[in-house]
Amino acid sequence: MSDLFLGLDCSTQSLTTILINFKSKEIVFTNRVIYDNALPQYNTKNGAYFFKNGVVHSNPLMWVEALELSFENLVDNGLAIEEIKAISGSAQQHGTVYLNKNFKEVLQSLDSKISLREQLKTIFSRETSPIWMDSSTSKQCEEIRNALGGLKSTIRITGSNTFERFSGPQIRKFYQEDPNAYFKTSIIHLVSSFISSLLLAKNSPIDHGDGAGMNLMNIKSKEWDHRALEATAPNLKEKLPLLCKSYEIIGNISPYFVDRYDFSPETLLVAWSGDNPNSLIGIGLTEKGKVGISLGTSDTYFSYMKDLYFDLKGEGHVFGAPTGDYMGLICYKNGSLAREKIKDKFNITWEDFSDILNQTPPGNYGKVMLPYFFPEIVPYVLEPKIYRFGFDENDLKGNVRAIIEAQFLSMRLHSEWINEKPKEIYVTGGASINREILQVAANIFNKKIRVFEISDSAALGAALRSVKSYYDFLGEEIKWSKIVSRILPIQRSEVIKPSRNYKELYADMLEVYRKCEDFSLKNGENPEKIRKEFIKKYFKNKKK
Ligand code: ADP
Ligand code: XUL
Repeated sequence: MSDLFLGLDCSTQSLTTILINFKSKEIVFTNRVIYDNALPQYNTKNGAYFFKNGVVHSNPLMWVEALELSFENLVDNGLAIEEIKAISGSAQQHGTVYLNKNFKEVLQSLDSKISLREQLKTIFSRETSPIWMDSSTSKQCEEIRNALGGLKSTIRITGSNTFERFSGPQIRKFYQEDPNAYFKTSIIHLVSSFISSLLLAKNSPIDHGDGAGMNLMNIKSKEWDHRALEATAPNLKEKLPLLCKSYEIIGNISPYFVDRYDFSPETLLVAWSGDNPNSLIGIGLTEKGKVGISLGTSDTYFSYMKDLYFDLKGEGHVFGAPTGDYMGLICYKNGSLAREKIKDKFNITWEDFSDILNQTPPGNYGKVMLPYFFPEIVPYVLEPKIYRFGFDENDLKGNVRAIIEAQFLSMRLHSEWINEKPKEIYVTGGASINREILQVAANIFNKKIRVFEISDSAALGAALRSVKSYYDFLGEEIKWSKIVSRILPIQRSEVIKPSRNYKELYADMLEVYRKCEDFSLKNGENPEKIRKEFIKKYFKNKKK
């Protein structure tokens, strides 16, 4: 019986498609368009343009073309596109797309015989889009934070401190550096609402999940906050789409896609959201006490949140959850691309990388790395720099284990504000297929790590969200937990258990790591004494 729902995820490096049959509990089709490979004409590296001074952009036309390739793949694979009942989507968060006055008109007069890319060439008031990896807006962050009454007040209003990658500071920088182009901009979309606007053929709203990553939405009222708008740029409200609930049905798919790809005109569109809110659903974090880690281009640690609370130290974020509640999150820029820096430096494969993790001991003979290959969000580091304690850059095995231990020690340290004590942690994202990396995570957190067959949890989350809204719309409400467990049965997941032997070792190493961070970033005391004690306790007489 066909009961088809489509989820799309326009992420940093690729656009993923997942088609599910909800009644038969199947994932019918998955596909991934990797931008660097499939669309080399855009010259991106890992889906982005890395300019100087921390500026990182991407190309919105490339995302449009990736969307077209994804739909062509559905056609080429003979899938029953006309039977898809609803579609939702996910996108990398925070990135902004700047559109001129042509946008509305062009969308309304699309010709289904011509590609979208051809027809959308004239709609942008800014050719490239700043994305979440950009760290060039410290000045604007400070200005907005001051205007909102300082750190704590900014967090209480918007859910987060001002962050370089957040949309508000990025919009302010655009306004300051190119006011003409800013005033010629009719509407500013997030990546998520931009792509859903294409499917809808008119401006789509921004959902509360992704809207919370802008420093512009009031996290309590879930409306644009006039103080934040004023602190950011003039006339901003008229340049922003409306806000909506993440589970809102925003309309039907437009005639362009019906004619060109054979979608049914009745296909419902559910609001798109950010990749992290979508992953919350895609790994089933729909109730209190559940925590997830995503090891994608960014590494994130996140949790479903029933009642709103904040990280008043300012490192973490609160976003809207697709259920209508909240989620807490911390995000690392030094995720997969930092791991790749080590892998590529030594010219090894992921298999070699995993072998080294197996061959080296937890605690790494006291070798500690602070891995800021890129500017870091948590802790706040603007200038990339690698700190090494007790080893050097040529130590292959030392570096491989050190980066993985550093990433999870940092996560354990900086996620303390997320007030959930889970029995197990659910893991997703590209690197989650690496069981040796997950074993290190299990040992460091001293928790079971649960991993599902599908690592594309953002696209899957989008597909599941479209199921939920579709059946709610029909008046046949199904609980979130039931929706998730149909496609992601717990029986088909794998559990990686922590080894009890390393509980104390990693509790001690966490303190060494904390001291190394304090010393390097906050002029704290020298960590050598505590690091030597750690070596003496765990590695005395052991050969390196
Ligand atoms: P995003 O959705 O943010 O674009 P993904 O979740 O698709 O990213 O993850 C892509 C990353 O997965 C790649 O950059 C790569 O480093 C990582 N990856 C792929 N295979 C492995 C592996 N076997 N071990 C570790 N990391 C891997
Ligand atoms: C979250 C963040 C990243 C992006 C890209 O705040 O910046 O996780 O969403 O995945």
